[in-house]
Amino acid sequence: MGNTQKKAMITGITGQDGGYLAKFLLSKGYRVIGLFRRGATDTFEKLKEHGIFEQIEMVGFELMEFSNICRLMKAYKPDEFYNLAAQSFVAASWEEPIYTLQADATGVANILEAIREFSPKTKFYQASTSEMFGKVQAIPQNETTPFYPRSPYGCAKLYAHWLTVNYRESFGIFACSGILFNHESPMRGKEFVTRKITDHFAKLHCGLTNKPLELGNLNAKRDWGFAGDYVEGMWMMLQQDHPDTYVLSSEETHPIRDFVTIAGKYAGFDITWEGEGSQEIGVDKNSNKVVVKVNPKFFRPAEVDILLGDSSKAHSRLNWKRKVSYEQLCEMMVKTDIERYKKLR
Ligand code: G4F
Repeated sequence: MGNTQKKAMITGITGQDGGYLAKFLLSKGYRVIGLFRRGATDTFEKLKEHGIFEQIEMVGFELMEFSNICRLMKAYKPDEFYNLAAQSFVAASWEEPIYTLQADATGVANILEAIREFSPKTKFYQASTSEMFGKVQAIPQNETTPFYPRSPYGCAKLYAHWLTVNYRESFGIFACSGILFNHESPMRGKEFVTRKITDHFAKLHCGLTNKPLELGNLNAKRDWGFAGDYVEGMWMMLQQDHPDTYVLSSEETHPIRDFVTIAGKYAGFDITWEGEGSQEIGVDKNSNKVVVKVNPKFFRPAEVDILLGDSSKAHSRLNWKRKVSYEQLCEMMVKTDIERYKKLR
């Protein structure tokens, strides 16, 4: 391959998407440089579980340190740069709005400036999010739907999205913004609702807990897809003739309660729902035990009630299609968590 081998740099390499993207790019013959925070509590476990840790060049870096990013950009001049690093947990963004702003907005300005100065041919992918639609102004949401963020996270991501568009228009940088709807997998962090659910049901299934699962708002609706499908879409955006903005979504929406019921089914529970609001409970019909209850501590100061994406642009221009269905995703997550706990026994 020699000099023709493409170089991709990925921030957020230790996260869910970082692992799937790195695996995908390695399978395409890329040299993958993974940027990780030296002081982070994150581990390399996901990359090891994917079996790719040894194949990635891991480089310590700090998104807040402009000089550091400049040096890396100068030294590597990557063909493609995927910015997946972020404070990505929406609920935490009300506790840490300033850190969220720095990581999710200022960090992107740092990268774009470094590209502009030292590697203007680098193609840039920004991980934008359906959280920017927030209090949705239309259903479904596509690339032309007006934004109305509902969290400090959504606000910071909105700045980063527009900066990406602006650097494309101002300086001709090949900068793409992928507005991705919720995407999940067995590698999802346990702070996010899907994995919190599948992990808890796996524990109940294996007899490792007898406590009910405590959740917040069960009525919120999300458009969930499989992260492995979505990282392919990120790459496809950077292979086009022109940079652009694309929505990637499953084009289905389901309430949290529905995901709980299906995950319960795959873990052997037959859940029926009783009560309303903070009094609502999920009862397993087989054992008559309460397996789910609502804890208002998980309610958010402002909620995104419904997300439903329209990905027709990605279908027609990128030829992107998700392969894993909602039910298959849920089953995959529950079964993987059960297997993990069985291995520990
Ligand atoms: O899984 P979540 O924490 O994901 P959220 O807030 O939709 O954000 C995710 O998707 C975005 C794309 O739209 C990304 F940008 C973002 O980085 C992240 O990946 O919560 C989903 C829903 C919310 O409505 C929340 O209120 O689940 C509801 N929920 C109910 N109980 C809960 C819980 N969420 C969490 N995390 N924990 C609960 O106990």
